[in-house]
Amino acid sequence: MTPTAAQVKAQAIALGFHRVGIAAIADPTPAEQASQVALQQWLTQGYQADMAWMANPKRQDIRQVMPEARSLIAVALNYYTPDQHSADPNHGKIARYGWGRDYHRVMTTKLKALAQWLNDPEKGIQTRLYVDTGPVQDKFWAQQAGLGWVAKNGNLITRSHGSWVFLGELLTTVALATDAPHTAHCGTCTRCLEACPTGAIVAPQVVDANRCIAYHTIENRAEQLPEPIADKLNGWVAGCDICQDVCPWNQRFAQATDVPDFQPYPGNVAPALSDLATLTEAEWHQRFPASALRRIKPAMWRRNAKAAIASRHQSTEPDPPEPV
Ligand code: B12
Ligand code: SF4
Ligand code: SF4
Repeated sequence: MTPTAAQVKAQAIALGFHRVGIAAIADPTPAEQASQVALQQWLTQGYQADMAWMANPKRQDIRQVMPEARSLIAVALNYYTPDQHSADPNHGKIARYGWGRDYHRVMTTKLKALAQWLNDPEKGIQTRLYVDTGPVQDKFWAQQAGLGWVAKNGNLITRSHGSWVFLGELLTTVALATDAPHTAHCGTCTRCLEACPTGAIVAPQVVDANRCIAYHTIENRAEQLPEPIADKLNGWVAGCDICQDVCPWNQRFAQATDVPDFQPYPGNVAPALSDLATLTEAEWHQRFPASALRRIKPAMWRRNAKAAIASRHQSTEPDPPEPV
């Protein structure tokens, strides 16, 4: 017998995923069409900055990713730990997504196990898995599969764990019973838009990477950070959690993860800025094994830390006295 949706979900939960839902891959719905338009507008505005891979046409049509797919199984894995960023200006801030083991590896291992359980060549059952590893709109599909909603801060929020979840999906040839898309629950709140220090959330749900600290600290390979970003780092050297930290859903519903792999590596919660500003290749290998932070090369760490140190002095130094 081909597995039912309930069996697939039970297996995903047994493998340790915290949320699972299913969306149909059929003729494009009005929601999918609106999302294609939203992505195209985002690209037209240049909000992808140097992330040219975001323009891959497959990203706008999931059927081109796997033409035989009939369903998309969306999963979410909670990565929140109760550790807190340091307020000491000598310490840098690393975003929570990067504290522990690389989420691509952790999620891929679990998704492979789910795929192996579901695959059945005799019945012609095939799968393809993604964890931000291909041209698939993770957040849009997670919302279609009922996991949560794409919130004004540009992250998918779940009712159970807030937005501290990684997303992934398994595309399959099996036509499974689907879940209803999740409704949005930001209401009239605008806390994240107001809290973003660089004005990167240019409209609800729309993040301009050119203005985002997360983009510049992780993706921007230039020798220097643009001045308007460098001046506003406030200690962030790898990603940025400000628009999630201020979110009432995260403040109320964050739960400590049960995934041991997401426990922070030593030194990742409160790294000394002076250490990062002189980080060598050897130290980089030692500090960030199997880490998503390896995307940030040693020279980028040094650049980010130096900029954080410079902006710290700028913002904490008192004004010079008035001439008498
Ligand atoms: C590009 C990218 C970035 C860019 C751009 C961020 C962004 N919000 O677009 C940068 C480098 C800045 C970034 C930063 C971060 N990222 Co990132 N990123 C991605 C990536 C690869 C694609 C996102 C994307 O498609 N953006 C383009 C816009 C147009 O698409 P969208 O935001 O999904 O919006 C869709 C819908 O909401 C809808 N839509 C949007 N606007 C509108 C408007 C209207 C009117 C309508 C009808 C529809 C609509 O259509 C859109 C297209 O499908 C995904 C992985 C993936 N493959 O999906 C991870 C992903 C979004 N990132 C992730 C994370 C963890 C982060 C950070 C939190 C890391 C950090 N702490 O520093 C930050 C958060 C910054 C933020 N506020 O969004 C996680 C988010 C998990 C979650 N719970 O949502 C993802 C899903 C990776 C994963 N698999 O777990 N990221
Ligand atoms: S991650 Fe930071 S810089 Fe980027 S949108 Fe959120 S608050 Fe703004
Ligand atoms: S801070 Fe408010 S507006 Fe922003 S994502 Fe959270 S609930 Fe939505």
